Amino acid sequence: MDDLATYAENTWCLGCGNFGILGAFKKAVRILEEKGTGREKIMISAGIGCHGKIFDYLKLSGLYSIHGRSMATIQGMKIANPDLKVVAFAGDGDAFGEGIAHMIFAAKRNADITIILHDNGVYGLTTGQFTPTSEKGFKGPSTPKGSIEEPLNPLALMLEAKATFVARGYPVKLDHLVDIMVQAVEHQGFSFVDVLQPCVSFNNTYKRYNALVEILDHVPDSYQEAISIAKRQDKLPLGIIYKEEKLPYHKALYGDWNPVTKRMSKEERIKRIEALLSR
Ligand SMILES: Cc1ncc(C[n+]2csc(CCOP(=O)(O)OP(=O)(O)O)c2C)c(N)n1
Ligand code: SF4
Ligand SMILES: [Mg+2]
Repeated sequence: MDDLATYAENTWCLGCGNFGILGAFKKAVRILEEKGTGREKIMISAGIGCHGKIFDYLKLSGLYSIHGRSMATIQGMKIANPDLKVVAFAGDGDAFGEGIAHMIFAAKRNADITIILHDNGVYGLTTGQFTPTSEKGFKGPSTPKGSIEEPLNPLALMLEAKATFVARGYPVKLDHLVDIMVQAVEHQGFSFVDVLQPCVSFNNTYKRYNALVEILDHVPDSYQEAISIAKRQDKLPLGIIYKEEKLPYHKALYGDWNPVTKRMSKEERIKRIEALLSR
């Protein structure tokens, strides 16, 4: 019996890369539990789209937060209860179309959150329109003659926005993806995992990815090396591309205080408000 499964019927297309992401995350949760982070400490969110259905298929607590807002939602969860590990499953349209400002500012402030990007280069649920990460020339209902725009590079963008953990995984390399997910959740600060997710119905990239992916043999030593790896065109490097230890946002904001366990009494709050008003 899979105790992370739910009653929801899975409606993803057969062969969709989302199955690998779901399987990898379940494995990651079990590893995190063995290492001492119980599943009751893991909160999730997801956007709208095929990727968002992962929320229905995972028996974990959380909040659905559509249209690129899951990055904002999990920041709120973390600030309200810093003991939690918070994870947002985002789509490429969701995160880099609708929610791009949330992505940039969450990285900039080093919010202690994890984003798992189901990067299929297409609006899957709405049947094949191009997204900010679609390749130039991508053909779909909204770009019948091929997209004339250059795609965004999510890795380079997140590095530029000051993310302290940037990685790329591929569901076909499942155990490798599991390891990245575990490290991303454990990282104290903003962690971003770009998952190359083939969409078999509208952007079937398996062949191209299988030919181009290459697992990195080390974590780059410098930011400059990370940037040049993120921008490689000849190969699609997989692994942790950048990792830096830096004070996360909630610690910079209120140190080791915990709003849940160190909650102020009503009397104390009134006393403080009265003191403020009498200044
Ligand atoms: C404001 C608004 N515009 C459009 C939609 C329709 N919509 C629902 S899901 C989706 C695509 C999401 O794409 P992506 O985030 O890449 O997820 P995927 O389906 O590819 O996993 C869109 C455009 C909507 N729900 N709201
Ligand atoms: S449309 Fe694409 S992304 Fe959506 S379930 Fe089918 S294969 Fe997966
Ligand atoms: Mg998509």
